[in-house]
Amino acid sequence: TEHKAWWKSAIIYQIYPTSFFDSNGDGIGDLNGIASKLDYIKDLGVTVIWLSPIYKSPLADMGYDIADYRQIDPRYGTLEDWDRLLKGVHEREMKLMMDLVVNHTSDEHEWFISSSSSKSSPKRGWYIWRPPRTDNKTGVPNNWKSMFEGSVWQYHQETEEYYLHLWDKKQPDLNWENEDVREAVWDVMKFWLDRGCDGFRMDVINVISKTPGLPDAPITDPGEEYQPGTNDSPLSPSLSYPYSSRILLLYLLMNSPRVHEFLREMHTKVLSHYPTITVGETPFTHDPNVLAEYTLPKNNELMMVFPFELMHVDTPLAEGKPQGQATGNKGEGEVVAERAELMYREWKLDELKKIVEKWQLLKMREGYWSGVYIENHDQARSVSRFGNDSSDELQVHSAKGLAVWHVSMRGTCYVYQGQELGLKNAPRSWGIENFLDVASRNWYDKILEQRRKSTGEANPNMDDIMEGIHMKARDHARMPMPVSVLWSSSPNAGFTTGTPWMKVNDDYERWNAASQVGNDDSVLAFWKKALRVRKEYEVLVYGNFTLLAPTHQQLFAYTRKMRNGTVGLVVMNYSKEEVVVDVPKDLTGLQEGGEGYNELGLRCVLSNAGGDSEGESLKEKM
Ligand code: TEU
Ligand code: CA
Repeated sequence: TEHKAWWKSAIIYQIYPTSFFDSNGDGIGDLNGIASKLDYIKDLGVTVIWLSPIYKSPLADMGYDIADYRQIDPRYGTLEDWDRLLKGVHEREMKLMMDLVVNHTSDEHEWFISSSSSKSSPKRGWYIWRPPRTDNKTGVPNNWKSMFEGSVWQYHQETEEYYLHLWDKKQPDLNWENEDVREAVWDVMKFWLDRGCDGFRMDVINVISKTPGLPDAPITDPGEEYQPGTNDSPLSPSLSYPYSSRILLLYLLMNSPRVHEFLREMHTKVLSHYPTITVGETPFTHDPNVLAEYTLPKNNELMMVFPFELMHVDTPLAEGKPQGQATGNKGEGEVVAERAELMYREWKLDELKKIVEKWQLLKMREGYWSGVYIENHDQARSVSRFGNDSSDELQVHSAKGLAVWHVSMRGTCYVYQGQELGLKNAPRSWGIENFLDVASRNWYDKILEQRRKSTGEANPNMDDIMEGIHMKARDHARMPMPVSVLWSSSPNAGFTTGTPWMKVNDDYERWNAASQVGNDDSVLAFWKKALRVRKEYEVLVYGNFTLLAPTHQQLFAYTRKMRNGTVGLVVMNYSKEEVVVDVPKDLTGLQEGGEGYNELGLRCVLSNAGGDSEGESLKEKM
C-alpha cells in the first residue's frame, strides 16, 4: 500500500508570529492578529497551522531562545489569547502545531540561571559545562564553531567554566544525557498537548545528542580558528559506538549516538498517548539513509523530517564540488568542507533536479516521509532564489511555477506565510543596517573584521558579502507580512498602525494580500487552485516519482505514479524561452491539433500531435 495518512496529505501553513499581523499597534505581530486572519488562511486551503515560537523570550534569536516554555511572551499575548486562537483554529477544522525548541533554552531561562549560579547547583548538570583546557591557547574545551560564528563555548566568570552553545551564546545547549532534562521536556510537551495543541515542529532535533567526549572536529577549514562540527564530517574511526555498518558515517554533532534512543523515549512517554503530528527539523544531513531513520514507522520516532540539501543548491562548497554529489555515499575519511551558508553561487537546473530526485526516491517503501518546503523563516524568498523577480510579470510567473513544483512533490506540503502571495526579497538598495537577524549580522561582522585586519582599510569592500545577504539572508522571509485584507497600500503594508519592528518591503503597494484577494490572475488565486488540485489528486501526495529529461537545463518534468495505475505528469518550463516537448498524447486528454486546459487551468496546445516534434521527447522516458 501507499501508507496513506491524514498528515501526509495535510497542507501546513507556517506563521512567523512577529511578522504576521499586529492587532494592537505596537509594531509586533501577535496571537490576536493571527486569530483575526484565520479565514484568510482557511480560504487558502490550509489544514494545519504551525506557529514559530511565541513563548517568553528575550528574542536574541527571535524566540528560538526560550525563557519560559509555559508562558506566552507578552509581546504576542497571553495564554488566554492562545486558547482563543486554538478554538478559532479548531472551529475551522484546522489543527495547530507549536514549535518545540529543546536543544537549547535561553540563558534567561530559570533552569540556566540556576545551573550557572554555582557548580553545586542541582541544575548544574542540565547544561554542558567544561573547565578550561590547559593544552591550548584560549582554553576553550574544543574547536567547534558556532552556527552563528565564533566558538561554541562561552566562558562564565563566576563559576570559571565554559558552557556549550551551538547557536548564540544566549542559547545554551541542554544536556540531554541528564534524565531530569528529558523528563522536564516531556512535561513541557504534555503541558501543550493537554491544552489542546495538535503537534510539534521540533527545532534542530538531530543535534540533541552530542558525541561523547566532545572531541575536536577535524580541521576542514585551516584558515579558521573554529571548525564546523556540523558538517558531514566522519568521526575518528577509532571511536566506536553501538551502531551497525553505517558506523563510518558518524557525525560530530548531528545524529549522534543517543538521538534515536531519546526520540523513542519521547514517543513512548509522550507522543504515543496523544493524537499528534510531528516533524523534525534536521539540518545539514545530506545522507538520506541517516535521515530516513527518524521517520521509518518501525522506529517509532517522528512522522517526518525536513531535509536540507535543496537549500544548499546555491551554496558554494569550499572545495567547489558540485552539489548533489558531495553527499550520500561518502567513504571513510572524506570530508565535506565548510559551507558559507550566506554566500551565493549560480546553479544549474540539472543540479537542482538531481537533489530533488535524490530525496523524492528515498525509502518510501519502508515508510520514510518528509516535509516539502522551499521557504521558511530561515530561508530567503523562493521567487528571488529559485525564480526571477526582476519584473512584476516574471515574479508572478515564477511564483506560479514554483507553486506547481511545490504541490506536486511527494511529502507533506508546507507553505510559508507570504509564499502564497509570491513575495520577494528585500531590494538591493537595503544596506546591512536593515538586516536584523543575528546570523546575518554576525557573519557580516566576522568578515568585516577579517578584512579590516588583512587590508588595513577601515572600509574594505564587502560587495560579495552583501550579494550573498541580498540573495539568502533569513531576514527576507521575516519582513512584516503585507497580509491585511483591509489595507492595501496603507502605510507599513497594513501590517501595523504603529512602527513595524522591521522595515517592510519597498514594494508593498503592489505586492500585498489586498491586491490579490478576489483577483483571479493573482499568485494567491493560483495557489488556492494548486492546493485544491493537490487535495483532489492523491497521486500528487503519494505517487512514485520519476524524473524525466534529467539533464535538460530548461525543462523540469516528472511523473508521479500510484500502484493502482494513476499517473500524474508535471512539465514545467524553467526558462524564459519557449520549449517544445513531445508528451504522450493519451496523458494530455487532447485531440490532435487541439487545445485545452490542464488541472491547474493552464492552457495546453497539442501542436504537433504526430509525435515527430523537434523538441525534447518525454515519451520513451515514461
Ligand atoms: O534552524 C536551524 C539552523 O540550522 C539554522 O540556523 C540554519 O542554519 C540557518 O537558518 C540557515 O539555513 C533552527 C531555527 O529554524 C532557526 O530559526 C534557529 O535560529 C536555530 O534553529 C536555532 O534555534
Ligand atoms: Ca502587537
